Amino acid sequence: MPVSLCGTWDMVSNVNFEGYMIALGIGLYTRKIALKLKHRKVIEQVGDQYVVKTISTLKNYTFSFRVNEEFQEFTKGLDDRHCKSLVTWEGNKLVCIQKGEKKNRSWAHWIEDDKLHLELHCEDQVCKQVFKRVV
Ligand code: VL7
Repeated sequence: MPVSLCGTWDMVSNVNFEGYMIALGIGLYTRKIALKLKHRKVIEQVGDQYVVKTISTLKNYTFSFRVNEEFQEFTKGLDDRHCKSLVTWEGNKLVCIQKGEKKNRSWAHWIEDDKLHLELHCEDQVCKQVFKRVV
């Protein structure tokens, strides 16, 4: 059983978020503001249902899913796209494949050295985010 991702996490680093946002077609003005944000990630689990909240002073994004069950994702307030998303465990990584207009779109969460790691992929871009636990 992989270690739980649940809890409240604050961003400590965010590498190539700019490249990821460009790949998603986010405009220059929004990118400039978004680049300065520190995201908070709140991950909750009730039964086999997960709720993942990404919180910032500009925008919040919440979605929920069951592992191994494809769902319709609408990235409301972000790039506003529809995806067919599927979250699975790959070893200790919680991986989401987001099928839609954008090629190679996915994310993966895992814990390493007591930190929450997030890798965001879109087209040829990879953004790497690390979060520390809020105590
Ligand atoms: C989502 C990516 C950028 C618009 C605001 C930026 C701050 C904060 O997808 C993400 O995490 C996954 C896994 O935890 C859950 O979907 C991170 C970052 C935003 C798209 C679009 C820039 C505007 C937004 C909510």
